[in-house]
Amino acid sequence: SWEIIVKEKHPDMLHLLQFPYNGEPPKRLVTAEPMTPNPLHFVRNHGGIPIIDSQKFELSLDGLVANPKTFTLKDLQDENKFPRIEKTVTIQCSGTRRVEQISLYAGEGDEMINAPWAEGAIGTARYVGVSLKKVIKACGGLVNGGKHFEFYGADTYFKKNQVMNYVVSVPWSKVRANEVILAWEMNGEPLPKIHGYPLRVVVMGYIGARSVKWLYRIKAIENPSRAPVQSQEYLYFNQQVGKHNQRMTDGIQIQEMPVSSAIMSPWTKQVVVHNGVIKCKGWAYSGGGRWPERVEVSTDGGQNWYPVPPENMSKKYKYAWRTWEIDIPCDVEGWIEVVCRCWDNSLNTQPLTVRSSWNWGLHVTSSAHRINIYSVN
Ligand code: MTE
Ligand code: MO
Repeated sequence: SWEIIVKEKHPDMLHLLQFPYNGEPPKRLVTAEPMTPNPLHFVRNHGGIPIIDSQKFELSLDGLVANPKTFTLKDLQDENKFPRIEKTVTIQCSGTRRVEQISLYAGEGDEMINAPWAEGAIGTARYVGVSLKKVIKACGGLVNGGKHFEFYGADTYFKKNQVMNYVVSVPWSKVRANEVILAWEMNGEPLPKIHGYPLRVVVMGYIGARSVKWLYRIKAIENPSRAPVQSQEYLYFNQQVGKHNQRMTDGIQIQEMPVSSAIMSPWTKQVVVHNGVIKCKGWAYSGGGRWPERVEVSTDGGQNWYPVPPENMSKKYKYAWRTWEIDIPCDVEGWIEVVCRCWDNSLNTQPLTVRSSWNWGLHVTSSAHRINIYSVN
């Protein structure tokens, strides 16, 4: 699979883990463009990269639907059967910016096996596919209390000495809202192998974990999936729950990411030589179909905030991030703390410190992003 990585990913990708492969773009390239080029899109894998022959490929749909069926890629792409949809969607891993939680404290447990993501475990692309809702309709709709959909990925991974497929589920409400697409195209190209070729799920507004790659089966079920990725991973524990007393029921299932943002330029510990104006760039994103409405940057640790001019924010899409850029006046010579935060269209904003929302799963680092730079004016 290393050949696939070399062929499909940018040579400057940071390889956080070689197997299963996890990689993110270097800081200077994360927000180089508002639409992430495929070779720079982060990769999160739990297992290997399955090689699937698209000619022989079949997606099966079974469980609590009236008429279980299988579909070839051609069936799904037939516009007489299913209207083609195209959407700009941000996929964000719930572990984005995990390094900031690790720097406070991380144990030797499972958390460390997960990738130590910085700000690059997020990417935005234009996906083409069909709405899962239409495919369910083609199967005669749901029956007998079907309320959730289990997605099966063809990759396998080990957990507690067992080999299993990657399996998660999403509720019908998400499907009914046409927020779940089965996609075969990413930024005008067939899905790269490493991103799920030939077919993946894209769940708009949910964490990346629900967007199953190498999809081969969808099962309509009554309750959320009991598969380990759904029931044991991606849980948000409260601060009183430690490594040794955690119960799965103490966790909130992480679905929609809260509003967050990050400064991608300059970066921490950088010496910034300027003429009274510091240029900052970054991204902002909010889950659940909310979008970044305003980004603010502070050069005094979060006492005073400069709003990013709206014309310096990339185009607004319901399910995508916005990249931004701002020139901030600064006459300080020496170390300063630069902070950014975002307000989404529901006026949610970010916690001010990492510590205030630290959790054992090291998930959802959504606090205001802080960097220290040496300003030379
Ligand atoms: N799908 C399969 N089959 N196997 C996986 O390991 N990882 C999930 C999701 N879909 C995963 C998967 C996680 S945790 C994330 S964040 C996204 O894929 C990342 O998508 P990307 O690798 O295309 O960026
Ligand atoms: Mo993830």
